[in-house]
Amino acid sequence: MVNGESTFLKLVVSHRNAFKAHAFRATRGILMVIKRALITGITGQDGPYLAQLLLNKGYRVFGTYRRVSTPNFWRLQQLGIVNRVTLIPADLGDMASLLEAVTISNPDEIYNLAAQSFVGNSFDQPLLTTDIDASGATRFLEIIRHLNKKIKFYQASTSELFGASIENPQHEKTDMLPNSPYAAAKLHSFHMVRIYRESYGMFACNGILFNHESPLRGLEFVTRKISNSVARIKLGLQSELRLGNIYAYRDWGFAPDYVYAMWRMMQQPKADDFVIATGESHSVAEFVEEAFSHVGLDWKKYVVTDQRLHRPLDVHQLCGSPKKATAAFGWKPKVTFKQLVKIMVDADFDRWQQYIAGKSFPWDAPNYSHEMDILSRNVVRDAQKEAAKKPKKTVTQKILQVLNGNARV
Ligand code: NAP
Ligand code: G4F
Repeated sequence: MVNGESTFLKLVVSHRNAFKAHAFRATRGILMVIKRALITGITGQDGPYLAQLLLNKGYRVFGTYRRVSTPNFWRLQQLGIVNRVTLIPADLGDMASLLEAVTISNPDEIYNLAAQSFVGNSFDQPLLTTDIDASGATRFLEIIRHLNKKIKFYQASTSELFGASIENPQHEKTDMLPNSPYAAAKLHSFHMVRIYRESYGMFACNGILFNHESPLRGLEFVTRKISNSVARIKLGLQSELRLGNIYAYRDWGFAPDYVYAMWRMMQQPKADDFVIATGESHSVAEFVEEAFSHVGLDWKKYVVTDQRLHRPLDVHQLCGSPKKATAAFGWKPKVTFKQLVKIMVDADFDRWQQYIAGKSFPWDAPNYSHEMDILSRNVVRDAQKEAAKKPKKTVTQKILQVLNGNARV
């Protein structure tokens, strides 16, 4: 039992009474027609776009955030909605805080977007990833089961579930063969959602979303790393772009199109699982080429591939078929691959131009530490290999040497 889970049953009794009183008040008068949504992970890429969509539809929106020493609301600020959502502190590892969040928000719909979502990092932090990405969803499913089975639940499932599958394109019935601790944890949640739906008749659905990107994407993900670097190279702020496996293929769409699909799934008469994808797959190299050519540069002059940025195991190709979602609720992507690259590069170019002009505004990049300065498992692995070749140096000395070398990259 972790972080308050042992006291869950005691807490649930007191919260259920509070919840009933709260729900009763909330169903009287005008609040009856105002839908309430709780979004976990509201500080990430998808959370703010979904919050914006729901606010525009008249929802009262609650969002959970993690207490951190430095506030991280820049995306909500960029969309101009930070004061329109109600924020509740909660961590997916902390059952008691999730129970509080559900009780306080009294939602009709819960969108569980919070996750340790970076696949590369899941190899460095497999246990944390498992706790948050696998058990996190189950914590919510248990809360709903005990508190109010009418609450609808959306789980942010992923195309990474298909991992090593060779079927192309991938769809809801394709074999799921996860290739990372992240994907294995998400597979657990995927099945728990289905199990709770079938066992308890709960409205719980999985959105099996393929990669979706935007100017609000985190800088550690490859598309945003590319758009940010291309903008900086064009403006003379950076000289090269260091990448890992540029021959991986992904099905990239535009995040606002995808959050709309999440909402549509939750409005279906019956809960079900849906693939959301564009049906087109492009390599990282193609994304790079398109991004550089958009600003009139030849990518081959700037891109360096670096073994240290390769994952221990990667997913070679993802390409999804959204046919089921198109048939059920008419969903189709609106933004093409070329438009997506342009939107992202233009946004980063504008930001850096404003920065050069001395303007300050909410944005992540100026505070982002150079990823080659982060001592990750890959750097240690490289150092160990090197040290084995030259036994005179200790591994620690070698790590320091690699790090010092990296600092100059
Ligand atoms: P993201 O930008 O990485 O955002 C993740 C969010 O989860 C952030 O708000 C983060 O908070 C929060 N979080 C992380 N650990 C947490 C914890 N222990 N407790 C509470 N909150 C925590 O991810 P995204 O791109 O918006 O994706 C949303 C969801 O969809 C994720 O579950 C992801 O795995 C899934 N997904 C994404 C894609 C995609 O292409 N974007 C595709 C398929 C599925 P901080 O801001 O404090 O870090
Ligand atoms: O941008 P990525 O880190 O995204 P990845 O691993 O596909 O995961 C994202 O999409 C999933 C849906 O399929 C989500 F579930 C997940 O939460 C996340 O949003 O990497 C894309 C590809 C990989 O093959 C990676 O090896 O790009 C390759 N790559 C090559 N060089 C790189 C780099 N990835 C990153 N992050 N950084 C590089 O320098």
